[in-house]
Amino acid sequence: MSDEPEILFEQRGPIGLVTLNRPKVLNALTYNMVKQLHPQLVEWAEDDAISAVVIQAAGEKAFCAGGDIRVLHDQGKAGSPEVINFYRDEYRLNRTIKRYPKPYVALMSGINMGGGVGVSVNGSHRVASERLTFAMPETGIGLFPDVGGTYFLPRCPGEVGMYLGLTGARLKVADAVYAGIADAFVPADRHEALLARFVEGEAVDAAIAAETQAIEDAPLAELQGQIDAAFSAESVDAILQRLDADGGEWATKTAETIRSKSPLSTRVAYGQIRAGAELDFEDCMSLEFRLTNRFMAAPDFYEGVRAVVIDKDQAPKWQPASLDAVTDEQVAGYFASLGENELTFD
Ligand code: QUE
Repeated sequence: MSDEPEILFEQRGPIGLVTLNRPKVLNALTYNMVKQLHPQLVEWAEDDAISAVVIQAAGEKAFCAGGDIRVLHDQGKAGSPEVINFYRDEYRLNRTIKRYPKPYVALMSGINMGGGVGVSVNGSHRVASERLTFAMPETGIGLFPDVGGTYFLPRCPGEVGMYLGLTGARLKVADAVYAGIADAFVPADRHEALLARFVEGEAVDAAIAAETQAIEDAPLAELQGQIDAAFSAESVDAILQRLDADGGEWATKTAETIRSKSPLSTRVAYGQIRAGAELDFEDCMSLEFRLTNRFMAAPDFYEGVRAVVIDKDQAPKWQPASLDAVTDEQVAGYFASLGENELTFD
C-alpha cells in the first residue's frame, strides 16, 4: 500500500480528466477505483462546465491490465459477497460509460485487457497509441470475456470477436482499429498535445482528427478469411474440427491455444458471444452478471488465477478437464436468470 491515490480526478478547462494511477501493478482496476469513478462520471455528466471526459493511465507499460484479480481470487475463495458486489458495480460503470451523454475519450497506451477494456472500449472515442496491446484473455483464467465483451465482440468484423474471445489473442494498434475496438491512432508522444487541444476547447472530433496518423496494414485483415471459415462453426468443438482439418500453421496454433483454455470458459464464451449479437448493451451486461455469478461459484477461476498470476506455473488443472466433459445442461445453467438478483440499472 502507498499513500498515492489509486485514481486521480482533475478538471482542466472544460475537461474532466481521469488518470488510473497504479502503474506498479499495471493499473489493475480495484473496487475502490470503480466506487470513485462512477459517481465522478455522473457528476461531470450533470456539470455544464464539463464538455467531455478523458481517461488516461499513469506509466508507460499499461493502460489497465484488468481487474484486481488476486484480490477477487482471495475474497471469492473466502466466500465474501464483495466479489459479486464488485462485478455488479463494475458492469453498472461500464453501462454508464456506454451511455455517457458527453464525449468519453480513452487514451489507450500499453497493455489494455479485461477490466481496462471495460472503462475504455465502451466509450465514444477510443484513441490508441503504438504501445497498445489489447486482449480479452479471460478464458485463460477460467472466466469469460466480460465488461461489455458480450456487446462489442459480436460487433467486430465477421468472426473476429469470436476469435478474440475464445483465444485471448493480443492485438496491436492497427488490428485494434481494424477490429473496431479503437477509432484512431495517435502516437503516444502526441497524447499530451491531444489532451491540450481538448483543454483549450477544441471540439473532440476535430482534435482527434487533427492528431490522427496513418497506420500500417492490419495483420488481422490477412487472417479474416481463415478466421471466418473456422469461427463461424456452430460450437467450440466444430471450430476445433475445422482448425484441425485446415492443418496450417495458424490453424494448428490457434486450436492449441483454445485447447489450453478452460473448457467451461470457452463453451460459455461461445454461447455468450453468439447471444450478444442480438442484445442491447443493458441486456448484455445482465447476461454477463449471470455468468459471473456462476463462474465465481465454480473452481476454474480460482485455479486460473493461481496458475497465471499467483504461482505463475501456467499449468491450470481445469474442471471439467476437457470439452467433452462439459455438458449442455452445465452451460445452460450459466445462462439461467438470477431471479431477484438480476443486474438492474439506475
Ligand atoms: C487474464 C486477466 C488478467 C490477467 C491475466 C489474464 C487480469 C489482470 C492481470 C494482471 C493485473 C496486474 C498485474 C498483473 C496481471 O492479468 O484481469 O501481472 O500486475 O488484472 O490472463 O483477466
